[in-house]
Amino acid sequence: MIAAGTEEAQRFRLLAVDDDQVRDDFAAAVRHGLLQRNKMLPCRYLYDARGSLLFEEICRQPEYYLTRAEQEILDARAGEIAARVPPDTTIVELGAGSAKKTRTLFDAFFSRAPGTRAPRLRYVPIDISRAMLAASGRRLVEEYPRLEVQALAAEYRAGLAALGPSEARPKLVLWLGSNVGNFRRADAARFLASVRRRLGAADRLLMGVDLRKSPAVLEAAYDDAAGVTARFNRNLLARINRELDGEFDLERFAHRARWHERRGAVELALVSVGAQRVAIRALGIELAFADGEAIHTESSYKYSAGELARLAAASGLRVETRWRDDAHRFALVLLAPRVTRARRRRAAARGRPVSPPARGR
Ligand code: AVJ
Repeated sequence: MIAAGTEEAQRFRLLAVDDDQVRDDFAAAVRHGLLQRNKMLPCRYLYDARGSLLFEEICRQPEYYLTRAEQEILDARAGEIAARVPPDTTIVELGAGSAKKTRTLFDAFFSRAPGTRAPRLRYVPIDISRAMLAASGRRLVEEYPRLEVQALAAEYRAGLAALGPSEARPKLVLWLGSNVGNFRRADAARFLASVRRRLGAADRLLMGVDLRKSPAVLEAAYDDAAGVTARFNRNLLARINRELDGEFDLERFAHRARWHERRGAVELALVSVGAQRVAIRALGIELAFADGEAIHTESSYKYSAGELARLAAASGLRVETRWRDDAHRFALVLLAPRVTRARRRRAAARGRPVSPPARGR
C-alpha cells in the first residue's frame, strides 16, 4: 500500500468511469441474449472478479499455449520493439489486466540507453477491472522508479476517448493476448480503425494475435483437462444466479469448445443436459431449454497471415513487422498507420507535400 503524498503516489493516478451503466447492461444483455431463438450471452460478462481470476488460471494451463507463446516472442523481441519508438513514448495498453507481459517491455525501455540516465516512461493501462488496475498500478510505480502510471478503469471505447488529441505525444498502443479474437472480423476492423484515428504518423500499435492451427490443438486450449475453462464458462451462469437471482443448476450445463472452420473461430457454449426450465427472478422470466440446446458464450477468432494483412488494411493500418514464436502458434504484429492518398493531398494543401515533389509548372 502506498501512503498518500509519497513520491510513488504522485506517479500513480487511477481514473474510474461510473459502472452503474455496466450493471444495468448486464441485466439487459442477459434478458436480450437468452430470449433469442439462438441463446447467447456476450463474452464481456465472463470477466467479473471471479471470472478474471479464473482467466488468469486458464493462462497457466498446459493446453492454453497462447500466453506462453506471446511471452516467448516478447522475451525475444522487447529490445527491438523498444528501439522502434522514441524515448518519450507513452505506452497505452488496452485490456491491461495485471500487466504481467508489459513488464518485459518496461525492462527493455529502461535498459535502452545503458550508462545514460534512464528516460521517464508514461503508462496508460485501460481495463474494465478497477481492482486489477489499482493493484497492478501500485506495484508498478514501486518497481519502476521512472514509470508514471495513469490508469483508466473503462471499456476500450471510453478509455480511448479519454486519451486526448491524437498528435499530442508519441505513443505505442498495446493490444496483447489475442483479445482481438473476441471480435467478429468486421467488428475487429471497425475497432482497429477507431484506434488508428488516434495514432499519429510515428505512433505504433503492437497487437498479439493467435494463429490458425490444427483443430485438436485449438479445442484442447479451450477445454483443458483440469476443467478450468469449464469453470470459467459456467461462472457466467453463476453470475446470473448471484446478481440476478437466477436459478441455474450449474451441473446441468456442460461446457463445450468447438472449432468452427468456416468462421475460423473456437466457439464456447454451455449445453443443456436434459430438457429443463430455469427462472431468473430479477428479470421476471422463465426459460425453457431443450436437451442439448446451447447458450453461446464466447468466440475466439484465429488468423492466418492473409487474414491479418486484410484486417490491417481494412483498418487503415499496415503490418510493419510480424514476429512469431518458434512453433508458429502466435504472432505479435507491429502496425503502423497507412498514409492514404487523401491524407497526402491534405498535407500537400497545407504546403507540406509528402512525396514526390510536384513537377515545375
Ligand atoms: C482473452 C479473448 C484472448 O479467446 O483465448 C480463453 C479468452 N476464453 N479461454 C481467448 C478465453 C476461454 C481469451 N481471450
